[in-house]
Amino acid sequence: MSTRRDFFKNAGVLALGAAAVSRAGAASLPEAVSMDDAATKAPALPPNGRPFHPVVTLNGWSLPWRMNNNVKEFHLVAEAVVRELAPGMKANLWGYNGQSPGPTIEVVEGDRVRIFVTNRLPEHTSVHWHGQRLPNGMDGVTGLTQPGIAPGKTFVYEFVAKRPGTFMYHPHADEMTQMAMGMMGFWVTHPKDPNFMKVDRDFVFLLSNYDIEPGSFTPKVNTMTDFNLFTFNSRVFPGIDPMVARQGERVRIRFGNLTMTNHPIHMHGHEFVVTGTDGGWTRPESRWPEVSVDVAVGQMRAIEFDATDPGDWAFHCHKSHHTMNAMGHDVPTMIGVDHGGVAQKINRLVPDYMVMGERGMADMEEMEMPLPDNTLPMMGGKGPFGGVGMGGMFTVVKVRKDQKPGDYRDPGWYKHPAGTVAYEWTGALPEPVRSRAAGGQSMAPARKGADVEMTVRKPAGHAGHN
Ligand SMILES: [Cu+2]
Repeated sequence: MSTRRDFFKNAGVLALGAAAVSRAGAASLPEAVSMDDAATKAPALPPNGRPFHPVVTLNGWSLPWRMNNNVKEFHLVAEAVVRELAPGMKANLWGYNGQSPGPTIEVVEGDRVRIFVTNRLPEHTSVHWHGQRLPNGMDGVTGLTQPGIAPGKTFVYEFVAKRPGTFMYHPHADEMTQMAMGMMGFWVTHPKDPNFMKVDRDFVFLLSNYDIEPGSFTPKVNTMTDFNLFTFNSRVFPGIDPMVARQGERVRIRFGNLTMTNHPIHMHGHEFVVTGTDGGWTRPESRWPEVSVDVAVGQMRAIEFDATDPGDWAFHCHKSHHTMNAMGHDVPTMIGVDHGGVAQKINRLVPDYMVMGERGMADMEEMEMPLPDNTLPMMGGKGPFGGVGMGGMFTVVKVRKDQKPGDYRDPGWYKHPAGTVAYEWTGALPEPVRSRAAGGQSMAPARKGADVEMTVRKPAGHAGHN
């Protein structure tokens, strides 16, 4: 059995630093610690209680606790927060302890856990501990298993963390509003044996979506399908930190979906297996290799892979509208339309009017376009080769040979070995040989006579993309 010292050896680990602001509550309550920024915090080793390998919350942090007679006590504060979605855009959300999502709660199988929940919202709330085995009265469903926690009140939840695995917490009170406003958090129950399913890095985040009109700060809470910001932990690319690993390490990434639609999460350059859901670890004989896994609404997935191949590997939702930020929506399709003359005429009436998308939307990556205050271009992020045409649910897994164990700092862009980057062909370009028969190998059309030229008109604009 490995010693406790081994376990703490890879300590690229920081205690909660200056960013953690103490807000001492009443003497009998555990301190309600609050976080004031959206940077990814390096994992903090448990100062007491059973040992475990901490997770890394993408653009987030884990909640400190205190031990009280062998009970692990946490204090969550439901409150209005300001969350930076990416540099250049902040949102008025609701969350916990200063951020949306709230802090990750990490406990160990068998721990007795007591969570104080203080409500500083203008309406009642509750906390449902999604996926947990617990006494029914601790399940957090307003009206069904408890009265709502009124504004200003504090409730206590207490149960034993029975099953190790991947969980989340969220209100079961006015869910449509409270989840649309960002109220959610991750929960990990580590196995009692720290070597069970041990990995070198363990990243966690939640998927959420918002409908925030360009220029405004507060999500529209009645939106059912037409969201314009798709986030990992209430962040959008290029505001989502990379997930960094050392070549050869075993990496786990866990995510849960609290949006209003499913998300096929896709990873480049490596195949992975789903080793867990919110229902528990999957049996080894049930696993098969994938490079995308769909996560339905209310589901969680834990994927694992060996980080064998160095590079900057894209990691994103495969729905193309979910890797796009607010300004890309409700723009009519203009491919092939020469509307220069029209633009001139409109410019006399609307000086800022600009033509979008004549040659596709890639121009938008680099466009110096006047945006309303507090919104993001539809895609952005500068990579080593130019604009990265992405937004929303997109980040990068950075695998490096020389990344130190336990070091989560961004190593910068990958330096490709000579001769391993796609390059421009500069030789002759002969005319490609094309079949003239529509349908290629299929039979020629029976119709005789002149070819008919087709004009295809695409519908202008779109709504309700999911
Ligand atoms: Cu998606």
